[in-house]
Amino acid sequence: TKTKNLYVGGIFPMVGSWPGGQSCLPSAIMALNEINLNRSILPNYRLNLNWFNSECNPGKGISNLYEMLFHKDKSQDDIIMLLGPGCSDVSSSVAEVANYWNLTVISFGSSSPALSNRNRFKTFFRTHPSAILDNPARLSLCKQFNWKKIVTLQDNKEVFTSTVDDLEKEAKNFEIEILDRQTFTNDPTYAVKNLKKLDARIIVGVFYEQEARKVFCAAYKERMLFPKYIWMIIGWYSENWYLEKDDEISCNRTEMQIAVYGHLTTEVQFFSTHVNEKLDYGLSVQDYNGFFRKFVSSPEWKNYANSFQKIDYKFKQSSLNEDYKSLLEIYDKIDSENSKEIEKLGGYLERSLAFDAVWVMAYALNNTLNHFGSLDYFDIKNYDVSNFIKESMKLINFKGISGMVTFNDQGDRISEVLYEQLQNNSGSLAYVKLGHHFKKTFKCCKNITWGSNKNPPIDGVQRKIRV
Ligand code: ABU
Repeated sequence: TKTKNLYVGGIFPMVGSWPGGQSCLPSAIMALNEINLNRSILPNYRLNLNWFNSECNPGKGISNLYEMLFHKDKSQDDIIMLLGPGCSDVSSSVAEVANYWNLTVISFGSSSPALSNRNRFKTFFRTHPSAILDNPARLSLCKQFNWKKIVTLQDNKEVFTSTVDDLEKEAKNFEIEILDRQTFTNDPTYAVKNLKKLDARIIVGVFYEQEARKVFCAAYKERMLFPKYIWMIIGWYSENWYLEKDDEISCNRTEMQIAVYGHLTTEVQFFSTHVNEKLDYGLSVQDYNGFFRKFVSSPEWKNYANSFQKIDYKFKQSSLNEDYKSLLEIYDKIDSENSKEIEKLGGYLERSLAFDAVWVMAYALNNTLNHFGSLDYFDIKNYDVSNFIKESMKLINFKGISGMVTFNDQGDRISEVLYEQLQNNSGSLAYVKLGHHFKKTFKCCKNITWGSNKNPPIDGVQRKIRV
């Protein structure tokens, strides 16, 4: 057994706009367990995760960081690295502060292009590829179907603004015109109406899943439906996201199904495609998936989930608050390792990124240990050690379950982008893979459908000029 303790901080969004912690936390804990049992990495040192729930809220994320830095248990050493925060806008706030503490942050769920700014985020790395990879993929698809005029609809958050800024730049290289950029905060009704007035037909939408339900409900009301209208949105929402009970929309299930039918998505590849290959830490993707299902359905995990209330200070405040109750209900519904409920956990797709992020930390710390000979009594003011950890991140190179894990100068990864379409499969809707985009390679879309039409729709009314 390993006798010495190393503490890493963790910030996970367990609820909120992207509740990715629901899957990413158990996945990270699985990786920690593996590492703590493995004597060839960090020999003698046990990694302990001191985690908090950010609720996907930047203010709460900063408060989490302060809690870790200043309110630690007196017997603990300082946190040596930070895992998370997941949600992009929380990462922006936390990583900007962490920078002043020279604390290396490795996030599993942050897609914002803004996070590649090395002047702002000197100590930030992520296993989640940046959303800029989606943009050439979206534009290649437009080119394929001769759509030269597109519009964008985005939630007014930095993660989405920076994505659309990049799309606008990239569109010039594809000779595609962005006719209009509509933004909204909370309610997209007027933004959707404006797009209708413009007669926009090809709409790239970037927003979280809760807002996506509002957007498609508004699109239903405006009859902005497939195949006349093409919606191209983010592909990492949870299973059946459009059917989730949501008091903020006034569309029923049938209306939502009509609204979302036919839309296209892009998403980065979250898993290595070689599912049976043993990876650098000895597991295959298939092994990992089996272990994940076993772990989240185990009594061990449920007992742990029951202790969340002691962990998070908001949860501590009331005897059983609503967020905490709904979180426990989510885990309680998982009654066996074959349960379909597992796929509904927030961050189910991104779980691989959390697992690999913990291995990244372990490899970087192991390299630092080899250099200094000891990591005992780590003190956050010891910049020699924290600088070495940061430098070690640049050497990371291993085959993980999410593919090759290595970072470029901006702390980012490069990955393939997948295309999918929500098709009608004998009466029920299901996402169907259409192809992929990687660097300059575009392979798509033999099995795309245009519904009642034979050909792709046009990108707008081609008005005749009268003379
Ligand atoms: N795939 C989850 C990304 C979440 C975020 O960037 O905020």
